[in-house]
Amino acid sequence: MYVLRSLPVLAVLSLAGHANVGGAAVFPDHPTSDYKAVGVIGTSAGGTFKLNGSAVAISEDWVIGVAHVGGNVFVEDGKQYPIVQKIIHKAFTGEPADLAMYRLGKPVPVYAQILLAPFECPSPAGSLKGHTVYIVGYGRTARPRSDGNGWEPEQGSEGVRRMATNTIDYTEVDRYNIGSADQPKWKSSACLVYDLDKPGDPSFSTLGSAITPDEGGVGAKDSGGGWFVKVNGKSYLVAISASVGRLQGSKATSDYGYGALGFGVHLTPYRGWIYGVTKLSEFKG
Ligand SMILES: [Ca+2]
Repeated sequence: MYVLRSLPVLAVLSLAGHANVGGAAVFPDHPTSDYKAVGVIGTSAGGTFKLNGSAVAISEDWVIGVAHVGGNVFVEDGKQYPIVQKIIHKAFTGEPADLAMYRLGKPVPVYAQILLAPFECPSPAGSLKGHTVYIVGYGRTARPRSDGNGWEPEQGSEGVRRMATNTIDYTEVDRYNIGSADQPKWKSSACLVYDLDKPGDPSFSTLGSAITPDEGGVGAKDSGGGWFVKVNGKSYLVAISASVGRLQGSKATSDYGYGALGFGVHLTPYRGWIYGVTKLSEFKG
């Protein structure tokens, strides 16, 4: 697994076009009426609305997303809630994570509960490794590529809440530039990672060949959507969609190709910041 140390460089390449836009892309195209806590971060001005990315309500008043998306409204299940404050993650040492908290001007009815769990621990039951992850976001989906080796984004398909599944294969510190070449703005986030497996062909599997029935992921413009795992039938938020990338030597020919990777900022390492900002109790979500 040493080869994974090259991930940050690859993530920089894939992230270059995704810096300040967002707009969650979840594929395959499976709309969901569940996961209402996952909403849109957008800009509402002069009667127009622009979808900038996704985020997840974690209490009546607080929403968590990524630092590289912004806006003045959170939209939950079609209804707008004003954002009155955005707090970007700050690191005591080193680079901050790609996380932001948004405080809402009026309460949302539905919010998710965070599961604080390590990627790996002595008791497999308490570990996220190998769990099926339910990835939810708004925005563009993707269709199977004509060469059969992955996915191709569909223009204009954003605005629908969709869910894909995958397997949490790995954990890694993903470092990337969300600024520009002239004015770099680096983020280093402790991430959970999945790979895009090709049905029936494990030679494309980069991290593990366990494939889910609706296997899919997020695209290069995904930002702020939620990663959930189920424990005793209940869904818990464990990570926030942040970036995509490819490993040198993998068979992936694009960031949506089979063998490509997706990264979600793991919330457990940032528990102190999340609960320090929100003053929420760790166990009430
Ligand atoms: Ca996979």
